[in-house]
Amino acid sequence: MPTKPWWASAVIYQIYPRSFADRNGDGMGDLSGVCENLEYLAELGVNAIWLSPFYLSPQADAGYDVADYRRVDPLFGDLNDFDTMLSKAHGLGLRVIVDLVPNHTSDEHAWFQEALAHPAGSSARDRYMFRDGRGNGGEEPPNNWRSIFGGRAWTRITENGVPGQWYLHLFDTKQPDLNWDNPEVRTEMESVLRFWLDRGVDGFRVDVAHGMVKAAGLPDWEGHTAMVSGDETENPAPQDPVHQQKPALDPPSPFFDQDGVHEIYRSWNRVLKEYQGDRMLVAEAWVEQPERLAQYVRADEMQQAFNFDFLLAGWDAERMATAIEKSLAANATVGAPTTWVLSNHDTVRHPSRFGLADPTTFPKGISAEDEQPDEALGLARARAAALLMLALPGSAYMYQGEELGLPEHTTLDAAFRQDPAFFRTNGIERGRDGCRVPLPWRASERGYGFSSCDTQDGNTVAPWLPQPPSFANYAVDVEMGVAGSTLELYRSALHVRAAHTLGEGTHSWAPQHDPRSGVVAFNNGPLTVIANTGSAPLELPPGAEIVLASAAESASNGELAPNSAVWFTN
Ligand code: TEU
Repeated sequence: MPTKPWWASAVIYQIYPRSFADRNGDGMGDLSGVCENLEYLAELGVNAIWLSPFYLSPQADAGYDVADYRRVDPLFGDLNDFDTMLSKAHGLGLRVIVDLVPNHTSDEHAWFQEALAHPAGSSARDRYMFRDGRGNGGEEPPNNWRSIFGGRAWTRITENGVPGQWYLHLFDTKQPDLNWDNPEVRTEMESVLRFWLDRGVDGFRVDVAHGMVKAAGLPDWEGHTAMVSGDETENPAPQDPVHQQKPALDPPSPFFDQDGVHEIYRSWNRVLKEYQGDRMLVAEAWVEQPERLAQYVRADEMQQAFNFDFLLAGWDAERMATAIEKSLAANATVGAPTTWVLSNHDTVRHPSRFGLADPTTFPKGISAEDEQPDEALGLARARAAALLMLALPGSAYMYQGEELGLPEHTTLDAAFRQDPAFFRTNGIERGRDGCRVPLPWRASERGYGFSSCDTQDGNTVAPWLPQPPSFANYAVDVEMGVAGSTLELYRSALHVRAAHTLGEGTHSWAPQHDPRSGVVAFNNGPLTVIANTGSAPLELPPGAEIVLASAAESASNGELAPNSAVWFTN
């Protein structure tokens, strides 16, 4: 029996609702599709699911632009479908986490519409970040901030037929940033928390958790000046301060990781404590320094933060070893469990990243014009990385399809792409659509069984994004019950992990650990884990009893092949 709260060691499976499973045949996943496949997830052995946004939204950023935090978008069903899904999940022993998007709303949210209808200086405007422009006629934006999706972070509105104030949007123009200095904003978001807690959700994944508070006076940021080139009015090359500058932003960003943000989480922590049953918050905060990130998970704030340091390490023993060591150390100082994540709906799927000539690169999307990954090599490495991740103490996050070894769709035609980042950078940033392609369930069906034919006429429309032909090899029904498949590797790993309570275990480097030679090796409980990222086979200790190997032939003759990993006891 676990002695710590469930989330301290949970394996949490991310569902991207529009691409998980489609029950009503409209080509878009839905909550009934989630509900129908909960047994699949329970049998896989995950402990919880996290659902990306399914709230009412114009879908300008695939639902991360929320128009009503208390309603389900008709694309996905209704509140009734949500409640049915939730109670079935709980019945199967699965916890349910929902996404909360507090940094910005949709421009179609009632509040923003009200703000547009009221004059500068009104209380309706004060819920957002409206400012007068610079220059004589206010024709220059209030400061030099750039949107994470490319282009300016400010858009000017038209008032009574003439150009008026500007509003801030760190993301798309259709995602105006809220003003977290406004008490009404704080009260409203706590009420949204309660709305979902009352329905029974077990926690929230907090979107852009490091972004809500901005530096007083909204100062220009020199960090941009260095990176921005070309005409300010055009969409310049993508600016991503978070991923481009490591480990610390210099000068620090005035819109990310401000100290004031922690007060918000202290009050949310108090809200959660009013409820029974270890409810939790997990921060999506792209904060590079593990010590800064650890601040989000102090005892009176959030329970977890995604450990992107591990994700960003790529397939590189030294970087993985450093990320593991630093993350464990940083979290130990605050007493919080460490989390591990390899992929999500914002990143190129890791089997594809690991198949690039430099498997530590971190493209934000891949197109047909770009270098194409070696699919087999990337998959071999991804399977080995899964064995590393699932043996580490703490909590692990999986992204839907990861258990199938699903690759990125790297040749997706521009005509199908929907990610706002793609458009705001004129396609320079390839966009995140390639990792959001609908899952293949049944290889022989149209759309690989993504949509169920339960519509009246038995017809379904094509999935909202086309799937590459290779998805036929990764379908659930192709891998299910097949020894050696990625699905069965994950299932075995999750069961061994549970049997030995590895999530609650202790990490210590094993004698074989030698990252400079490409070897990552550690002990946890009775298991030793070794991953070989090098190019030569590695000798396993005599008497090693193989528990699980990432490739059937990888641990034969007492040797561990390159690009593979094993769990063993001796
Ligand atoms: O992402 C926040 C964020 O910082 C991302 O832009 C990230 O840096 C990038 O996608 C990595 O390639 C969250 C959501 O996960 C993302 O889907 C949303 O678009 C974004 O917030 C805005 O809500």
